[in-house]
Amino acid sequence: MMLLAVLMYVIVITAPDISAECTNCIRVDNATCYTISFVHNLQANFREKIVIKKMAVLYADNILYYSYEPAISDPEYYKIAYVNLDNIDENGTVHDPNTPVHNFGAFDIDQDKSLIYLGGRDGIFTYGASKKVAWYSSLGDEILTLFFKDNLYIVKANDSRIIVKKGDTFNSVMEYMPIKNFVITKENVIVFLGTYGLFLSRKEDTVWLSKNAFFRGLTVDLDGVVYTWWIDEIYKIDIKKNLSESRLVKFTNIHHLVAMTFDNNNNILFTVGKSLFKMAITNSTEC
Ligand SMILES: *[C@@H]1O[C@H](CO)[C@@H](O)[C@H](O)[C@H]1NC(C)=O
Ligand SMILES: *[C@@H]1O[C@H](CO)[C@@H](O)[C@H](O)[C@H]1NC(C)=O
Ligand SMILES: *[C@@H]1O[C@H](CO)[C@@H](O)[C@H](O)[C@H]1NC(C)=O
Ligand SMILES: CC(=O)N[C@H]1CO[C@H](CO)[C@@H](O)[C@@H]1O
Repeated sequence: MMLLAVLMYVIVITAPDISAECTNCIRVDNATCYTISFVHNLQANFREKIVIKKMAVLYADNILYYSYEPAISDPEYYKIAYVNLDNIDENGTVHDPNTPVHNFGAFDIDQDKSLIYLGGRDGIFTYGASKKVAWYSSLGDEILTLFFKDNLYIVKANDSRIIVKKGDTFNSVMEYMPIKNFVITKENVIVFLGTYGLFLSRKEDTVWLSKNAFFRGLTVDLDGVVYTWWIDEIYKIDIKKNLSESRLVKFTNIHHLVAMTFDNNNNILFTVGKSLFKMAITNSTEC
């Protein structure tokens, strides 16, 4: 009886503490707890319906870059803006005073060189420490998406190939179907989202992972794990040596998730509307 009373006391007294600690906490994979914290409201001149196409962090400077659809009155239908995560007041838009309309919707970062590759309606450009847009390649080609891993990989409009730039030439890496988005892993597996869903490809081997063609994005964390998401769900892509044994593993639910990436500490950054949140692993096992 006495023991029960003590037990009751402990439960009643400690329970509110635990729930208070875990108000913003979610459990993932039945094991790891993450805390979610608000970071910042992104200040770009968004449209009424906020569309952020891609986010990526320049690790050396901890600056978040994001491509988005600007207000209808803007002459461009895609733009790229940035905000320094260590100093929210340092923000701006990737702007080229010489060419007012680039429609940069595609971009990726060469982290070793702190160089950003930009793709738009008229080829590939770069943006580096000088914060100046410089022409790079493929004048006259519309660039739909690009990815950097040792080399620059791109997809052009009206072209169902992924091509890689080696020196002055572009070589075809894969030709399969119109591709909306792709990433390449450390082991050179291409994860791509095409008109028929999500696929994995390595050399001659291509695996159809999901018939859902509406995943909103693909991103790779600092450990090389690929994530994808749509509407309310984040998935991890568990890539096996035998590609056909790979699968999509539900990671967690985030309501109205739009864009997602990882910061230089491997925390998840995601947006809901214009609000940017950080999701970080916590030692707590209660959530
Ligand atoms: C989480 O735990 C539940 C209940 O024990 C179990 O049914 C489920 O398979 C577990 N999920 C994972 C991802 O381990
Ligand atoms: C930068 O920050 C200022 C002050 O918060 C804001 O008025 C402006 O819209 C921001 N610009 C961008 C591109 O985020
Ligand atoms: C790969 O996995 C599939 C499905 O489990 C299996 O049918 C196939 O034999 C495996 N291939 C190799 C080379 O092990
Ligand atoms: C010639 C041709 O097929 N042009 C198309 C290229 O792709 C854009 C959009 O990605 C279309 O609007 C063009 O009609």
